[in-house]
Order: sequence, then structure tokens, then C-alpha cells
Amino acid sequence: MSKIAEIADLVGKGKSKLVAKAVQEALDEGCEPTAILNEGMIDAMAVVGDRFKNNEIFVPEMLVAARAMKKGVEVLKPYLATGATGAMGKLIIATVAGDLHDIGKNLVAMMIESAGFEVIDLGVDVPAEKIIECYKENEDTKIIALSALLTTTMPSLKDTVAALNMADFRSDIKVMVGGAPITQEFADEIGADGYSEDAASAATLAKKLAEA
Ligand code: B1M
Repeated sequence: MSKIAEIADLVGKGKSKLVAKAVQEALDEGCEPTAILNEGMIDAMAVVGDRFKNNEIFVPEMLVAARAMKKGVEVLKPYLATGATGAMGKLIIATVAGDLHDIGKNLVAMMIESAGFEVIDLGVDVPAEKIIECYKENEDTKIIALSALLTTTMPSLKDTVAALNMADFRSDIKVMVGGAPITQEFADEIGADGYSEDAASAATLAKKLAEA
């Protein structure tokens, strides 16, 4: 089994400590950090999701797989994220109310930070009021970035963007959205300024929006 296949297997089984060790070994062997992330970990989570959908595993197994991936990402972070300066300005990021998924949001935050932003991460299950309150404490914020990972929290994303669109500071910020069920079409429909599909393109989009 290749090292990356071994990582995918360990993530799927939720073996946190062994994942961290295997990621370090893969790096030492010269594996590309992005290949470790995409093929070793993100693909493994897709398999976990499919197994959940097929009732082969349940929420606790998804949770341990998520913990294992987080351990692996911790080891990988210094190799993926570099040059954090904060010079691009402030960006507030959150997973919307009702949604507890944070791995994707954390990767997006990491890549955006690496692109030079000062990232304020409000975590998961964040109501619109808390985001607005945070903006008021950080009025130099340029972008608000929102994740939704469930079809059932797409309405929550819509409501959050609607609340921001009503705010008196709306013209001073850009709102970007993303997450597995989100599309460009949905982003346009709810009045966001930008949508991106993955963490790397989210960093590119954030730079574009900040410079617009
Ligand atoms: Co949940 N879950 N989950 N889960 N979970 C999914 C999302 C699911 C697809 C699994 C499945 O059925 N196949 C399914 C959703 C189905 C749907 O929406 N119709 C699902 C479900 C149903 C649920 C529960 C309802 C299960 C239950 O309780 N019965 C429940 C809901 C809880 C809640 O949120 N209220 C639930 C719970 C959980 C855990 C807590 C156990 C755990 C999350 C732990 C954590 O995040 N700390 C979990 C997990 C791990 C998953 C899967 C297996 C993996 C998610 C993940 O981390 N993926 C997932 C299956 C899957 O993804 N295929 C699943 C890896 C991550 C890197 O990808 O999050 O898509 P992703 O992020 C990407 C892009 O989306 C994008 O960039 C990221 C990096 O490339 N992106 C952005 C994300 N945010 C962005 C923001 C941007 C731009 C891009 O700009 C701002």
C-alpha cells in the first residue's frame, strides 16, 4: 500500500495518532502536501460520507474520522500554509447556524490566512447576529466568508446573507460563500458577492474580492 493510501485507510478508520505519524512519514518521504491532503484525507472523508449514506457506519464513526483528519491537517499545516502576514486585511469566517461541520471551513481559513489575510474564525453553528456583532467590533473587516455543508443548512446560509445584505455596512464588505451543496447559481440567488468550490480557489477569490 502506498503511504497516501495508508493515510486514507487510517483516516477512514479514525486512527488519529497513526494518521499524524503517517502524514509526517509521507512528508519525510517527499510526498506532495496537496496530494496528502486531497488524495489521503479529503477523498477518505468522501468514502466515509458514502459509507454513512449506505448505513455501513454511523455518526460516531464519522466523528472519529473527522478527528483523525484534523490531526493529519495539523501536521500538514506548516507545509500548506505559508506567508501569513495579515496585510490583505481582515476576514471573518464561520459555518452557519445549525451546521456543525468545520473541516472544510478550517481548510478554507488556513488557505485564506496563507494568502495574507488576518482571519477571525467564529467556529461552527454561528448565528447571523454573532457575525454582525463581530463585524461591529472589527469594522476594518473586508470580507465575510460563510460555509454551509448540509442541504438542510442552505436556508440558514440564505438567511445569514440576507441579514448581512440588510446591514448598514453592507457596501463596505464582500460576502463569499461555499461548501459542498453550494453552487454559483445558489450564491447568486441569495445575493452573495462570490462563490468558490474549494479551499485553494477560496483564497484566490478572497484576494480578488479584497482588491475589487
Ligand atoms: Co456530516 N454529513 N452530518 N458529519 N459529514 C455530510 C456532509 C454528508 C454529505 C454525509 C452523507 O450523508 N454522505 C451528509 C449531508 C447530506 C446532505 O446535506 N444532504 C451529512 C449528514 C447527513 C450529517 C448529519 C445530519 C448526520 C446525522 O446526525 N444524522 C449531522 C449533521 C450535524 C450538523 O451539522 N447539524 C452530521 C454530522 C457530522 C459529524 C459531526 C459527525 C462530522 C463533522 C465533524 C466536523 O466537521 N468537525 C461529519 C462528517 C465528518 C461528514 C463527512 C463524512 C465529511 C465532511 C468533511 O469534513 N469533508 C461528510 C461527507 C462528505 O463530505 N462527503 C458529511 C471534507 C472537507 C474538506 O470537505 O466540508 O466539503 P468540505 O469542504 C470543502 C468544500 O466544500 C469547500 O472547500 C473545502 C475544502 O476543499 N468549502 C468552501 C467549504 N466551505 C467553504 C467556504 C468557502 C469556499 C469553499 O467560502 C467561504
